[in-house]
Amino acid sequence: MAPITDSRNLLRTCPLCEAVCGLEITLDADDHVTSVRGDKADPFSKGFLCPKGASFGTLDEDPDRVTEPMIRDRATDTWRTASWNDAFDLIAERFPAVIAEHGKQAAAAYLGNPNAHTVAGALYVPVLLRALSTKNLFSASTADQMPKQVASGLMFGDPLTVPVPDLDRTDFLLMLGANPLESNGSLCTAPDFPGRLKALQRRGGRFVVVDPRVTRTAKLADEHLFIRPGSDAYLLFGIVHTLFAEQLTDVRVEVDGLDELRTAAAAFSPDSVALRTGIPAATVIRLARELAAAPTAAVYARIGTCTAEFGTITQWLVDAINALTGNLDRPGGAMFASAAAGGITRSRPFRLGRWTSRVRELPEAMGELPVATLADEILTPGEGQIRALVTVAGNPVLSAPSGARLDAAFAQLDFMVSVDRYLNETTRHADVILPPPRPVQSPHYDFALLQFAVHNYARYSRPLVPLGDRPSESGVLARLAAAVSGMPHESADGVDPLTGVDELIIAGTLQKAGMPERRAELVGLDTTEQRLDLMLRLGPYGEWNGGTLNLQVLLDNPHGIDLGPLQPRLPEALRTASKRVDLAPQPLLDDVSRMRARLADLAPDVVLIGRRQLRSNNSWMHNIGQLVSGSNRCTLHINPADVARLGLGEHAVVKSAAGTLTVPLEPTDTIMPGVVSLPHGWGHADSTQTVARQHAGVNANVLTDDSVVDVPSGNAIFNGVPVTLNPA
Ligand SMILES: Nc1nc2c(c(=O)[nH]1)N[C@H]1C(S)=C(S)[C@@H](COP(=O)(O)OP(=O)(O)OC[C@H]3O[C@@H](n4cnc5c(=O)[nH]c(N)nc54)[C@H](O)[C@@H]3O)O[C@H]1N2
Ligand SMILES: Nc1nc2c(c(=O)[nH]1)N[C@H]1C(S)=C(S)[C@@H](COP(=O)(O)OP(=O)(O)OC[C@H]3O[C@@H](n4cnc5c(=O)[nH]c(N)nc54)[C@H](O)[C@@H]3O)O[C@H]1N2
Ligand code: SF4
Ligand SMILES: [Mo]
Repeated sequence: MAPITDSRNLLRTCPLCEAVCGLEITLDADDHVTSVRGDKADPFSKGFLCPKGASFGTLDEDPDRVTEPMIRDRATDTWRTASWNDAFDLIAERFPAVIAEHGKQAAAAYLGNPNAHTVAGALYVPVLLRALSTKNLFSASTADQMPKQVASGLMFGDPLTVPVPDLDRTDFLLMLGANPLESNGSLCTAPDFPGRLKALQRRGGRFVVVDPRVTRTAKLADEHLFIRPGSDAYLLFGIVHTLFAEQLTDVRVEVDGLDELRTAAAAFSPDSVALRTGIPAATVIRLARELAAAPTAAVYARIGTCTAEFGTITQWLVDAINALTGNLDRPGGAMFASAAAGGITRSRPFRLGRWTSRVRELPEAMGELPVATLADEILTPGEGQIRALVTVAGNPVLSAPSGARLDAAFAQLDFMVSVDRYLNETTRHADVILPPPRPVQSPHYDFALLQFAVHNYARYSRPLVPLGDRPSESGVLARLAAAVSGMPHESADGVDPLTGVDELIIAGTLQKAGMPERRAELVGLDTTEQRLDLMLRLGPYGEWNGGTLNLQVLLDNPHGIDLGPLQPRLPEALRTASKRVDLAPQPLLDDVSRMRARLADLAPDVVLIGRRQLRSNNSWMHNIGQLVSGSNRCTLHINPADVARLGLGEHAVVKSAAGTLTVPLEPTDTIMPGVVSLPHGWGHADSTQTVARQHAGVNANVLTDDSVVDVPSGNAIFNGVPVTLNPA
């Protein structure tokens, strides 16, 4: 690399949320980030930047981050820095010993959200998991979107074949449990989501928001409807019921299960769901008619509806309605992206529950077990009890249900390794912390998120700053995979574990594609880039697949490439055995009886939900002064009528089946009576992160209860948690 003499502007994708905005970053002569702007020449994000992206430079070199491997002395609970070799030597000594004594299932992994944003997470976490070969795999997915993936897996045959609303062309959007003006969108990669919603309105379209709170998104919307937490499945069944009853269905794709769906919806007339949802029957009927009448329409539901009771049924009905109204797979409706790299790789239909968890017998989904049972698996003695844990980019003490119980469980492990930027509420239990490099030292390609983009697009960023003598995060994971399985974790015969594993994967992929002789054609600075080149060449736009795309094309277009609007992809994208969309998957029909039984249940007096905040990112961006400045944001939103009714003052003691918290109240009319909202990811009172500790807040997941889950997917339930409130 040429010597660096002056400040320079470089391009990189923002790794901080699903919007994948292009950034233009200025580095000074010493490689420090001095400014961050939105990349105006990015064809997808067009210069959009939010406060989190603007803080990228501060995050990049946060003085409180972990920069070298750290080893904890258990006797004194103190940390020392260590060399990479010493850290991996310790892991290689201790981890395989636990497995040798207690068997493979004694090992577990927890994968956190940022893995969806890193090359290391996409390409090298699978290598680590193969090395561990344990069924005890957990991730943030079962605290997030697993219901959507299970529903998609059952309906379309592949859990990664998830339709997204065609935001830029739709005429009518019904949005449930999402607040993209704060979150910037999820399972719907859409940079400048707010701008896209305004454009929808400018072209004469409408959008309706269903949420127990009047959010910023709801304020922008043409209509907002309050809904009782956890009842979206009832609302959607009311809509399905109406579509059939009024003969408004117009199915345009090949489907199975139409009659079964009609029968299942029969019990949920608009009148019968009104009490449960708080939405009048006339409104349910009007929504159904509007969805059917709109030239194009899309239903989109996100985290508020996934992390709730009947989450999977809700996600199923979202796409059932998209299909019933003729909007599935058509422009302006709900469509499937066509990602340039890493698309569908499955040949057989998705299956759910191929095995179950040891203690509670909860079903596996996508090879994972529910994070809601991680504490059970650590705390319950017996064969297969978890004794050694690897976490990669996760903070489940703050992000998983019954967080306090998980905190106690982690303290009992025989050995724990965390790959993470910070010493935090979770990684403080580790024996070894292995840090990733600065974000500017990592390459970026969105293998996962571009599968869910509202417009086909690709962009690759090379590391902006060289690594020096430390490993990349990909290298860390490859060495860790070797160390936990007792293989040499240093270069053997001049080949490091990373290159070794990449060469195997490249050779295997070329073999499968019937072109083993083409290895030498792959370009790239290292084998990681060559793997990307290979995926691009074999992908839907790829040079080896009738197109033109390869890594060189992305390198020549550093602002990203516009690959065009979404195109209809059915039936090609289906992996169901019948090659038709299954509108009535049996495992979901089985869960409907539980819904019917609960139809007339009265809601608990007060229920808890969450909320996201624009200047926050789950649990881990609270050490950035510019994001946490101002008044305390970890407050309990509560309707003033409830404050008066319950005789509350400035604080309240909130009690659930799982735990108790004392929280400051923020009375506001924006939340419906009987519902209170506390954001998650806070609770840094004991943190060594200096800024985060001053804005500690409380851990909302002390209140959420790991003993209840969405039944089909095993997903955690964060919304609709029954609580009682008393004056503090
Ligand atoms: N009550 C409630 N709980 C929730 C939710 C809710 O709405 N309500 N939302 C849920 C959702 S949607 C999610 S996704 C989960 C998130 O759950 P987690 O993924 O467990 O939590 P995060 O706070 O995202 O933690 C990310 C961790 O990754 C580290 N990190 C950041 N960047 C990198 C990197 O490049 N490499 C590595 N190795 N580490 C990195 C951070 O330091 C941090 O420790 O929380 C869930 N929990
Ligand atoms: N700034 C910022 N951006 C983020 C994150 C962040 O922490 N901060 N986290 C990222 C992650 S990991 C994810 S998964 C996405 C999530 O992105 P979104 O899905 O947009 O998440 P939220 O902003 O939490 O919006 C969820 C909404 O659901 C509502 N809600 C709660 N319960 C119910 C219910 O039962 N029914 C209905 N209809 N609504 C309900 C809540 O009031 C809230 O307004 O955001 C991502 N982007
Ligand atoms: S919206 Fe998301 S991707 Fe865009 S700048 Fe903000 S954090 Fe980064
Ligand atoms: Mo998430």
